[in-house]
Amino acid sequence: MRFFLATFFLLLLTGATSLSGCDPAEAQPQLVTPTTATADLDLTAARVRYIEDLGLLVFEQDVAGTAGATRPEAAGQVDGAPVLGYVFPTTLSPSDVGFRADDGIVALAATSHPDFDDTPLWDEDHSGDYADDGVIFHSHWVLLGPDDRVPGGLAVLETQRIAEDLPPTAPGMPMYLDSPGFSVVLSGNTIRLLVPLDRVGGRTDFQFDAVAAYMEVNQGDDTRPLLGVYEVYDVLSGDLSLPYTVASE
Ligand SMILES: [Ca+2]
Ligand SMILES: [Ca+2]
Repeated sequence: MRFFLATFFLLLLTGATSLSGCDPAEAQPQLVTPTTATADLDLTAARVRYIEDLGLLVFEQDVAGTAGATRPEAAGQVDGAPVLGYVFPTTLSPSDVGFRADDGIVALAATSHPDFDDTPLWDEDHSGDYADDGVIFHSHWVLLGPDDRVPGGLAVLETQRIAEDLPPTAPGMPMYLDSPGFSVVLSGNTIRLLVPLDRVGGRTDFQFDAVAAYMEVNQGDDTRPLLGVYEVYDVLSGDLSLPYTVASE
């Protein structure tokens, strides 16, 4: 696992570095256009607070601008759909969050994607329609792995064994993506995800990092992953060393 992590971070850093050093059109002739960077994607701090009285973990990221105020422009279809995310890569194990897998970086993410809804169990905007609120920042667990087919250097790991490898709250896409329904709270320059401790196997001993990234769905090009990272706006630690620990209060 340690070797896997080292390889993963090396590839991610290589991918992030290459973004500034190459022509995106040359690297991605498929005309991927990441959402323009804003201060809303510029990370300034991150915390995971363990509130013991409530048995609750609060995952927080602070930004220079307004948390969640930048959202992607709709593509008009799922293939090529933009996905903007505030991501917490962690040292949790896949089994801690309900995935059956031997490898992969467990990450908690808050994402916005106006072209599709992958929270069929949740009606985030209380419209009565459970399938119309993908644009509202909502929570996911994902498993990430290195992937040199996309400029960001990583992608959500894929599986065809949906029933066997994913928890019942997963939306049924053929990848390690769950929609656990954790509350996402946007408050000024802070985004918070409220995660009951029993949803991470009771663990508080993990480490984490914070990343803001642009991802995109790909269904038509078999040379790229289904959901890859195309731009890394910010990595809080600067080196993706996952240096941060949970603070009890
Ligand atoms: Ca929904
Ligand atoms: Ca709705």
